[in-house]
Amino acid sequence: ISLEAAMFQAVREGEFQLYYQPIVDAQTREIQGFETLMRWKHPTLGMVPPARFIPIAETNGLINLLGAWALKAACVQLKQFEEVAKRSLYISVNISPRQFRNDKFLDVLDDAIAFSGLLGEQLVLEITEGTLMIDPVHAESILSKMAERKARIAIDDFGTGYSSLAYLKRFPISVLKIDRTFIRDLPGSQKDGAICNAVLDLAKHLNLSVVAEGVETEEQLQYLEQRGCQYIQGYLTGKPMAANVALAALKESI
Ligand code: G
Ligand code: G
Ligand code: MN
Ligand code: NA
Repeated sequence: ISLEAAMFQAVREGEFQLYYQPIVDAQTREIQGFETLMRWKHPTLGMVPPARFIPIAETNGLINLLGAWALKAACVQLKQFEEVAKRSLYISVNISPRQFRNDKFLDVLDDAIAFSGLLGEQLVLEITEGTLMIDPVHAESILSKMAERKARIAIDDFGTGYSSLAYLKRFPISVLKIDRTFIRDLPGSQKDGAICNAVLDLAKHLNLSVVAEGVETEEQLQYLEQRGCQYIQGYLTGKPMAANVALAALKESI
């Protein structure tokens, strides 16, 4: 049986799960939101990493079904997180190129918001530069409709794709996520330091938020925080975790 066939079975059997990675305030370390990351626990293969199954789902179109499920489930989960935390949080969800271009995408988004009762502004949709560049005219129309719903757009893996900075002017973008390859060798690497500083400066002047991804050490956090990076995501402040583990972390923090 191929991995592809196993995936269709996995959807039927409910083998896909969502994990949640905290996105924290760099100064206070308080959890502000979570990025949703899909996991597949196959009964005999064990954990199949998303790097293996997402590309297959993107090719065969199953990503539309999986992505719709993930978006709705994540919005519903956020409500429970908020009840426990007793404050407002946000949820960040990865949207693949094919999902973003799907005719039904805005319906899926509206359904997730209406069903969960979240405010649009509590939802961040992560897309890559590549997703915007496939068809910028279409992207502009979808992004403006997302903005009408107050959902925010984050550029994932910022700085690693093929794109021009002009899109930051053209599209209603709210968040830049600095790719972890630029964080990994901080604070030692002068080049990575220069890139992070440039992104932070650019974001400040364009009035965008920045999330530094893949922060694994105290030194990296200090470096970024001192240079005005407001949000941190990485193993240092929380690995991707099952919902019940995230709930326990929120309970502990009140
Ligand atoms: O969860 P990591 O831990 O392994 O995820 C690897 C990659 O898989 C991420 O870079 C992300 O792009 C992709 N990924 C994870 N979860 C999702 C999801 O729910 N939707 C989409 N489209 N991609 C995801
Ligand atoms: O591409 P995207 O940014 O959506 O995916 C996030 C990926 O980064 C996931 O695979 C997640 O497990 C991984 N990740 C999150 N925090 C860290 C970290 O601190 N170090 C490393 N190496 N990977 C991380
Ligand atoms: Mn992401
Ligand atoms: Na990223």
